[in-house]
This record gives sequence, C-alpha cells and structure tokens, in this order.
Amino acid sequence: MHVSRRNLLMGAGVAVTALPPGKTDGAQAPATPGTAATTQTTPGRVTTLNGRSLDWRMVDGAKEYHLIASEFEHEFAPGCKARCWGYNGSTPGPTIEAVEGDRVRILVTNNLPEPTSVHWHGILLPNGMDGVSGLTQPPIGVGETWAYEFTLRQNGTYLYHPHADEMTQMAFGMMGLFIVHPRIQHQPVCQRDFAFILHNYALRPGSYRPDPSVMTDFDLWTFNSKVFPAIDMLNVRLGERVRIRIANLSMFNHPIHLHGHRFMVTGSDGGRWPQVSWRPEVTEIVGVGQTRDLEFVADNPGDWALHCHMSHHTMNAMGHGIPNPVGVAQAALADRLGALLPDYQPMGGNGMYEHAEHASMGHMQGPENTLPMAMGRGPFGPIGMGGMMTLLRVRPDYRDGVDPGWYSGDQQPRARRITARSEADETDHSSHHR
Ligand SMILES: [Cu+2]
Repeated sequence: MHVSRRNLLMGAGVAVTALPPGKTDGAQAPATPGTAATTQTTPGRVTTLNGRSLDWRMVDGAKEYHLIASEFEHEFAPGCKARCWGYNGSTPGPTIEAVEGDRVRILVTNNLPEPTSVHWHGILLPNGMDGVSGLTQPPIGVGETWAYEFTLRQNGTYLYHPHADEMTQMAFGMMGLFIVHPRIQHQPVCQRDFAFILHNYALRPGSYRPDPSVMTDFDLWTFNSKVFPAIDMLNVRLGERVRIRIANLSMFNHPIHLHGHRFMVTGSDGGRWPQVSWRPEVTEIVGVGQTRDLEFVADNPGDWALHCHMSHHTMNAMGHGIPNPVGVAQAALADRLGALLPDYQPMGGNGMYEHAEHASMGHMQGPENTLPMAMGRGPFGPIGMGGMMTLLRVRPDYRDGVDPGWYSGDQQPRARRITARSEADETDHSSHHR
C-alpha cells in the first residue's frame, strides 16, 4: 500500500513544467538545435549502489522526507560487520531525490546517543537551513525531531552529512546523496544513472566499531560502505549512455579509473558544467568533499573494472610497517618452522599474487571479523582486489534485473599464452633471489 501511494505521488511529482521561454540551462547542448524545449522527458531516477532512494509524501505543498539517525549493524562484505551510524538503518543513508524547483521538507529524528545536525552539502539555501550545529542552529538533541525546509534552485549531485561531531559521526558512516534532477533532462539523455560515495573506515582486525581517531591508516575503502566484491556492479546494455555520480566523504582524494571507455566529466557539486568545460578522461580524481558526474556511451562490451587507482585502496585490512618479504628466500625458514607448525606456509617471497590466490579461495583464516586483503575471484582466477572496486558490465543483451554473469567474449580477441615457462626461465628467475 505504501509503495503504491508513493508511486502515485511520484507520478504527481514528475508532472514536468517547461522552463519559461528563453530560460535554458546554459549547459544544455541539444543534439538538434531547437528541440530542447520540447524534449520533456521524465526526470531520471538514480541507482544508488547497494542502496535505495528515500520515500517522500506531499505535505502542505512540500515533498516531505524523513531521515532517522541511529546506530545499527552494517556488513561491509560477508565476514565483516561493524556497529555503524547512519540514516534509516543504512550507511550511506537513503538517497534523497528531488526535482529542481521542488519545495522540500526534511524531518530529521535523532536516535543517536549524542546530538547531531544535517548539512545539505552544495545546496543553495537560506543560512538557517544550512545545518551547522552551533553556527546556524542548536544541535538536534537526542530523541528530538527537527525540520529543514527549502526550495531547490539548482540541479546536480549533492550530499547530506552531519555538521556536529562530524569526525566521529562521519567516521561511523553518516552520509547520503542528495540528487536534484533538472526539470528537463540534460542532453544527451542518460539511460543509466548510478551514484555512490567514497569513504574509509578504520575497523581494526577483530574489532566491531570503526575508530574515529584514525587520520590516514584505514582498513576498509568503500563505495557506499561496501567493499569488492560485495559492491553492486553497474550493468548496462551496449550502446546506452551512462552517468556515474561519485562523491567523496573520505579522508583521501581518490583517482577513480574506468577501463574500456573514455568518459566526459560533465558536472560536480557546483552543478552541471557548460559543455565547453567537459573534458575526456579515463581517471578522475574525486577530491575530499567533492562530487563528480561522469558520462559516456557504453560502446565496448565486456567486464570492465571501475576502481580507485591508489593500489592500497583496492585492498582490505592489511598490516603496514611490516618487513618486506619480496625477494627473501624463505625455504630454509619454512623447513624449520614447518617442524613446529605443520600448516606453516611461507608466502610473499615472489610477490603477493600467491597470497591473493589463497585468500580468494577462502583458504586464509584471518583475525575475527576481518576480510582478506583481497578476495575477488573472476573466471580466470583471483582478481587480487578488495576495497574500492566494482565492475561495469556491458552486454548487448542485458536484461534489467538479470545477472549477466561473467563476460564470455567468445568472438572477441583475448590475450593468450605463447610459451610455457621454460627451464631457462626457472634458472634465471631463482638466480635473482640468491
Ligand atoms: Cu583511493
């Protein structure tokens, strides 16, 4: 019943009003001159990876939303959970979607053990609605419900997050996306619109609560508070235009890299960029406290990695400051330790691939509630990544909601082995170690 009511209201909410004559968004570049004003398509819906959009209902002329801040158990990937804070039982909280021109009222209930507030990052609004506790309002006390209300005068990719004890509250997962759709869809129209937030968690091995005091040395690097391979994949049909909205509320800048395609950077939390400012990239640094909109045509079928290019950010919990095992001959050590510990297995002397292989097979038992450093497994073996990584899966025959599986690519060329490892390689290889 609730769903149908919501759908009804959504239907009412998307009754599109044309911009007044002559008032066009400067960023729009209609494919055919003169067609923009008549191209009144339904404002899009965003797909929040591993998430959802927040329900609303029309009350006194405003779309009314309700965010409830609380603590709950969150799973980063099977085998790793933590006590996190967020909204409506999830981190990130549900995505707020609205349309430019909407009046919105957002009720915030604080079920946390301490005061909070909500700041609407990037939204142009009256000062008193800005949500900075102590500066523009007293904090929202424990158990209280407050209302924020404003009219949306822009469109783009924005955020919401606390501005009260933000170091702690954001370290525990409090954040969400705030997407404002344009009244008339931007051209060219995107058939897919994905969104996620970059974040980091200091969840020490064996612990169940992120440590908010950590500044740089994090254990989990996340898209929407999930790590690979638990992050939703971006499934699209060949030839579709795709938008990926990426926001960063972590403690690092992240160079997000897409394989197999070149995208245009088309917008930020400053709104949609004029087309002359778009630039082609394959890696875009999303700075802390920034958002970026990337758009491209998915014209290359396959399974394409989408990941942060900081190689430690595609890893899960790992030790730092440990002795470097690469190049160390461990055979003698293994013999002696093996006598004491029958299961002892030296690893890392030739690199960390072997480690990833074991981890991806589930053969490595780490500390309690701790994920292996890398655990993704593909059709050809370990993918050797965790953390900030997922896949763009482009298929000619993709059907919505149906898992396309691994790309077979039977008709496509694939890298192939030319020679097997020879005796000469063996000798040469080991000589490097001695
Ligand atoms: Cu990164």
